[in-house]
Amino acid sequence: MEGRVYRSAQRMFYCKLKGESDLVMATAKGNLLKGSDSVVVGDIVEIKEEDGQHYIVEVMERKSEIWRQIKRENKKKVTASNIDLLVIVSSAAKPKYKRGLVDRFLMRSAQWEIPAIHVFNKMDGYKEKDFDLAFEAKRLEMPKVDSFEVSAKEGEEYSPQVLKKGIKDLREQLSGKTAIFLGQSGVGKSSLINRLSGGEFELKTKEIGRAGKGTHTTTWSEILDFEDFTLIDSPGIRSFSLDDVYSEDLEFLFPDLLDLFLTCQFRNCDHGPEAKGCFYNGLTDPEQIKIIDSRLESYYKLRDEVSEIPDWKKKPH
Ligand SMILES: Nc1nc2c(ncn2[C@@H]2O[C@H](COP(=O)(O)OP(=O)(O)O)[C@@H](O)[C@H]2O)c(=O)[nH]1
Ligand SMILES: [Mg+2]
Ligand SMILES: [Zn+2]
Repeated sequence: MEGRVYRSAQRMFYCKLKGESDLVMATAKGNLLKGSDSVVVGDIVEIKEEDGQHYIVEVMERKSEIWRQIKRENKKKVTASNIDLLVIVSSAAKPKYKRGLVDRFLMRSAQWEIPAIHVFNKMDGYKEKDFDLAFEAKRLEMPKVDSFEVSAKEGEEYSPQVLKKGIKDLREQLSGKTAIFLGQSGVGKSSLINRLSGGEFELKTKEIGRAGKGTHTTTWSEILDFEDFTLIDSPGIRSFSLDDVYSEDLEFLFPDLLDLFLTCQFRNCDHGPEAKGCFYNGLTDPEQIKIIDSRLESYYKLRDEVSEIPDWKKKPH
C-alpha cells in the first residue's frame, strides 16, 4: 500500500494511506531504522500490514527536501520532504516589511531548490507612504518571485489595488500542492492559512492542541490536508540561523546575482561602480540599478553573517 507520512513522534509514523482519510500508525522496518531522517514528514512510503501492524518498508525517492547542515556532525539533517512551494508571507502594515528577511528565505528556496512565491498580507492597512509595494514586488521579479496582495482579514472582499494578483490567484497557485508558509511572527500566516482553508485550519490545530502536541518536543512537524492544498507545519523550518551556510557558497544561493557576477572580468570582483571590469559598469536603467543595489545589499549583509569556511575543510595547498 502507498501512503504519506503525516506526523512523526519517537519513531512512530502516522501515515495517510492512499484513498483513505484516517491516519494509521506505522513503524519503520529494516534499514529504514538507521538514520534519524531516513523517514520524514512528507515522505511517500510503501506500507505493509502484518498481524494488524503497519510497517514502512520503503521510502520513495523525494522530490524535494527541507534540510539544514548540522555543523558539529558535518551532516545533512532533513526535516520534511516533497514540498512543492514556499509561501513567504510579509505584512503590508505592522509588523513592518523586512526586505532582508524575504531575501533570507529566498536563499533557502535556492538552497532547497523549491520555488517560492511572496504574499503581502494585511493590505487593508497598507499606506503608500510607509513603503513602496510596487517597487518591492518589481524587485522580487529579479529572483523570479511572484507577489500577491491579500488581506486575510477581508478575504475575497479585498481586491488587489497595486499588483495584478490577489487571493483568487493565490488559491490557484496553491491548488493541488504541498506548501510551507514562512514569515516572521505576526504577519498573519495563521490567519491567511485559516482564510485559504475556509476555517478548517483553526479547527484542525485546536483538535491537535487537545491531543497535547508540542508538549514533549519542539521539533514536531506535521501535514495538514485541506480541500484544495496541503500544508506542512514545522516551526523548526523557520529557524533564522545561517551558521550552516559558508560565505564561499553564498553566491550560488543568489542565482540572479550569480548570473551577473559571472560576466565580471575578474572572479574575485568586488562588484560595484568602483570595481574594474564589473557587470555593474554596464548598467544604465536607474530602476534596475536600484533593484540590483538592494539585492547586493542583502547579499553582503548575509555574507557578513554566514560562516567562514573552517580551516580543516579547506583544500591543502
Ligand atoms: N488588519 C489585518 N489584521 C490581520 C490580517 N491578518 C492577520 N491579522 C492580525 O494580525 C495578528 C497576527 O496574525 P497571525 O495570523 O497570528 O500571524 P502569524 O504569527 O504570522 O501566524 C492577529 O491579531 C491577526 O488578527 C489582515 O489581513 N489584516
Ligand atoms: Mg501563527
Ligand atoms: Zn563585479
